[in-house]
Amino acid sequence: MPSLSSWFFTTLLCFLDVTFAGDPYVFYDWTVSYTSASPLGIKQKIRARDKACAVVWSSVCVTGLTLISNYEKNEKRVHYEPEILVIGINGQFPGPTLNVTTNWNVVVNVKNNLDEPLLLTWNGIQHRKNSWQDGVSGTNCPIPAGWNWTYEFQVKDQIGSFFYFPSLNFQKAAGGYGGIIINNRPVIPVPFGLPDGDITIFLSDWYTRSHKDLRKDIENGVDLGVPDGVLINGLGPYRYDDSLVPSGISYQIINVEPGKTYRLRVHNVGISTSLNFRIQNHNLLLVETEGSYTVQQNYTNMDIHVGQSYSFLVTMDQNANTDYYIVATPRFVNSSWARATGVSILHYSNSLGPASGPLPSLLGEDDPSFSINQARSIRWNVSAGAARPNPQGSFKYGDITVTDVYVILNRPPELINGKWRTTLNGISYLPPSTPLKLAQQFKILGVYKIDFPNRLMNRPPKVDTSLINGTYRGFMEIIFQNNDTTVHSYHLDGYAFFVVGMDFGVWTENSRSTYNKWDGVARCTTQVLPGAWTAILVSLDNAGIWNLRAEKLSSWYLGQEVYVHVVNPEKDNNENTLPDNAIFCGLLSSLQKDQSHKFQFSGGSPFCSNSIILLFMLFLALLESLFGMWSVEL
Ligand SMILES: *[C@@H]1O[C@H](CO)[C@@H](O)[C@H](O)[C@H]1NC(C)=O
Ligand SMILES: *[C@@H]1O[C@H](CO)[C@@H](O)[C@H](O)[C@H]1NC(C)=O
Ligand SMILES: *[C@@H]1O[C@H](CO)[C@@H](O)[C@H](O)[C@H]1NC(C)=O
Ligand SMILES: *[C@@H]1O[C@H](CO)[C@@H](O)[C@H](O)[C@H]1NC(C)=O
Ligand SMILES: *[C@@H]1O[C@H](CO)[C@@H](O)[C@H](O)[C@H]1NC(C)=O
Ligand SMILES: *[C@@H]1O[C@H](CO)[C@@H](O)[C@H](O)[C@H]1NC(C)=O
Ligand SMILES: CC(=O)N[C@H]1CO[C@H](CO)[C@@H](O)[C@@H]1O
Repeated sequence: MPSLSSWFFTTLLCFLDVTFAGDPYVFYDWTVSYTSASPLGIKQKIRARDKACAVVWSSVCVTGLTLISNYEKNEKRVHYEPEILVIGINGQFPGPTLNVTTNWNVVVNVKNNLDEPLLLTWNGIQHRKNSWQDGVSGTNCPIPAGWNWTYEFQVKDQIGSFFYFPSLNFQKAAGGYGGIIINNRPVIPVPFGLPDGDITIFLSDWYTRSHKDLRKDIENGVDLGVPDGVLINGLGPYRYDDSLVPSGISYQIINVEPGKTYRLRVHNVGISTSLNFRIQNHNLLLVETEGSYTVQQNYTNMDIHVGQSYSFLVTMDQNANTDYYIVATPRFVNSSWARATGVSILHYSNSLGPASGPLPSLLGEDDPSFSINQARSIRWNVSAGAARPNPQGSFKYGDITVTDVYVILNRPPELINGKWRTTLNGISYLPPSTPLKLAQQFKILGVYKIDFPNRLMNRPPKVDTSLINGTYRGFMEIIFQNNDTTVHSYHLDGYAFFVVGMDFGVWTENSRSTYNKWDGVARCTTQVLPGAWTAILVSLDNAGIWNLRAEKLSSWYLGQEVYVHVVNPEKDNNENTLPDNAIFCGLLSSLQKDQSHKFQFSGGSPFCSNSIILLFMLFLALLESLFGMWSVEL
């Protein structure tokens, strides 16, 4: 196979002819940086230091108390980007869509132009035998600020709708996400007609506080509270009610043609809030979720939990007397959350006027079984082919013998050794400074233990680096028991799992009699309602070290994650080898070569380097003493 570098292009997207060799390659060049956006018409609030950093002029930034106090005084005269802590990719928020086909090789050169370390993770991409590319703290050293790192992975045997996002430091609260589409190979029919358009919709709760402030709150045991809004495609709400929505907010308009049918890929990329999605007067025909074709059924609305993705076919079959509302409202919350309502507009080309009147209401909102019944109604289309031509249902998961059972209980945040932490089975995950995957590769002992308990143990909670021992080619049953008062969703990297059961109360062995052993849908993120359980089955055929996490960011950040350690005992070389460009850190930092890959920041980027800051401060202090004032226009 020709070397990758000889194929490297810096253009955004280049296709190589299939006749070259094997599966096609697709290349992306992404710069991740703070970008200008104020989705709720409010300046994204930033900390004093970051404000100062925003007073930038060619890649230099400023800090220091004197300066800041002067800065506050001079605020009106100083030009700066107030919305600076929204994370964009190539200046776009949401980021560009990865649009590929089953088995393609994807190469993404990621330049970290933030002021802190970065990893992007690919929610739902299975990285067969290649957890090296997973982009979470257990598999990769973070990409330092100012460095680039090139991900290379194959979307082997996958189809469907997914998304990517930054996995460290609470950055997801600032954006940095974008869509992933994996199309069927032409030889495998899609189980519905070709839609007239393909539209990606990102739903997310949004806080005007910066991700740095939010994570500080979380560390201090402060609840995030009610979001300041719910964004649709990074934009604030349409002004459906003058008393609730201020003027001057940009909102998303989806333009459609009457009579046509569109595929809507809807993702909850938020950090905490379960959202109900609906479109006034239109049915949502569910066709796919996270890489599985579903039994096609109409819904008037769908609960979409954090980290989940769905495809719906929507037919423009209304008379277009007006535009129509597209709505996302929080679930399982009280009326104080009303301000957190996402509203955008569905506009027919022949529409006679703007959308008006109240938003479409959600019937059954107060019925706790509504959501669980809806979740149970989502089933696998066992006769449809997907990434492979044979029907999805030919993998008869209900006939396979379970080899390992884990009952995983979560708890709300609690103080452990004076720090706010969250636990799974009484263990709060401590990310080691040397990623698990590197410690395994270099046989460094003591970085982690493979002793995660399969039940809650009768012992005090602790902070530890404890992994699940996954039996290679075993069949694992995991029951998530939610002992918290809010909805959670759990995500497993490297796999799709079958969602076989979900109910209120405490799971017991008898609960197995209610399992769906025939057409439970295979996906990668499942919800667990408060006071309820969800059971999944997963075939551990993908060697690697795989992240199992709470998608609710505050819970994840405080330790609600674990890794599943899956090793093929027969062949050492079953997994991909350590990538040539691996970054080393922690106990292996001495292996890291000089920052030869470090790219140059272009002028105007808000990057803080402390020594430059100091010099610049001195310079400004001098100017100030000379002129008694300062500003960027100096
Ligand atoms: C994705 O790429 C395919 C070509 O490979 C194209 O036909 C399709 O329209 C693209 N989809 C989107 C949503 O851009
Ligand atoms: C950084 O990007 C350059 C090209 O822009 C590439 O040659 C280099 O391999 C990349 N570095 C890493 C570690 O991926
Ligand atoms: C399931 O997939 C088959 C095969 O593509 C398709 O013909 C059928 O309509 C689908 N069934 C349902 C209920 O969605
Ligand atoms: C879904 O609803 C549409 C009308 O919006 C209807 O034409 C279609 O037959 C329904 N499909 C199913 C599978 O119920
Ligand atoms: C409503 O929810 C908010 C945030 O979750 C909470 O702080 C508040 O106490 C709740 N109010 C009532 C009346 O329950
Ligand atoms: C993991 O489980 C396998 C059996 O599936 C066992 O042989 C092995 O010793 C276990 N490893 C650890 C570290 O407990
Ligand atoms: C196992 C466990 O921690 N169960 C707890 C779940 O939460 C209730 C209170 O809501 C406790 O009483 C249980 O002990």
